Amino acid sequence: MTRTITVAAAQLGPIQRNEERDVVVARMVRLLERAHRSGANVVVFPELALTTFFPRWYVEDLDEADAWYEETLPSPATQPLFDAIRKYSLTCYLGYAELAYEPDETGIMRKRRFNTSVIIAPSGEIVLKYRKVHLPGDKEFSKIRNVQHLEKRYFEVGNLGFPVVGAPVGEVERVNMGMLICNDRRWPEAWRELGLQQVELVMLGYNTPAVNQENRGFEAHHLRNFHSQLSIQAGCYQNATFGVGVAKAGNEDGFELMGHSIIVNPQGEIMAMATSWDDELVVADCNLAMCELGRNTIFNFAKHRRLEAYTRITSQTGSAAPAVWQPATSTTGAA
Ligand code: CDT
Repeated sequence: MTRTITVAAAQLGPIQRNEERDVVVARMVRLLERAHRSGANVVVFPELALTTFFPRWYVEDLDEADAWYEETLPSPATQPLFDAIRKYSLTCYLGYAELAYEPDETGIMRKRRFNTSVIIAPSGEIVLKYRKVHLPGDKEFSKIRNVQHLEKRYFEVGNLGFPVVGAPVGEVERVNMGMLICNDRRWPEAWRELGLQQVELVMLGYNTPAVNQENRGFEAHHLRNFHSQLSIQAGCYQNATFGVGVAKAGNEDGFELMGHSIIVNPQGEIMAMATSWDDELVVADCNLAMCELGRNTIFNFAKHRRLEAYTRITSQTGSAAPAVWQPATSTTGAA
């Protein structure tokens, strides 16, 4: 029996700071309708899909920022999304800012904030939750940046690891699905965590500034998109999985986010790509049987991985300079 699913990348255009949730949700519902008409089984939305990319705005007191977060899913504002997901029998990836009341590492119950994504089943049930691990940017206001990037202020590091779940999608009995969020796509360790669970479809949303905002050196504009696609294509190839990278794109209150949402196959090839900086749907048929070639040959992990050679990966965070080699006899000044 064929294991082909139809996957839609539901890119969103900009969301301005003052845009209300119901306006954004209505735009997303229209994309879900279009996905249904295109025969899609899976729809992937961007990171923080319900709001502007608010970590560019500094707030002194985080309690003043609660309006950016969701305490429950569905909420009255997001209910229309869940209704459409049920109506069209879709599996959906949704990125949002999560406000949770739960114990911290010391067991103390408190208000906690995460950059989160969920997989929603066609029934409207939440199948799997992921909280972003690689938070870029700063915790405090940075004087050297042109634009703030305060994810480390707004969110805690995700505490759910990199989970993968097998769930029915369309006519296919079981699809192994995992999630990443934006900056995670640049980290091979994150992809490998998913690959080690035989992931077949990695869904990830992003909000990536179209230009470097750090003032630490020159970065050509075209490289922003190149690095994003390079990371996703390499992640898919090296872990024998399909991947969907979905942007929130365009000009948010004067700040440009890049587009170029893509669907990638396990050979690392781009199957479909968005070309606008607006709400746009791109669709591709993904034959999951394609994941088997890589998994059983060059990336047969059980046969070829060498844990004994990888000890630095989990014991060391920053890089360290190696020992310096010296020639046995100095030739300097030789006659
Ligand atoms: N949202 C997010 O994670 N954005 C970062 C910006 C980093 S600047 C290269 C990203 O990795 O796209």
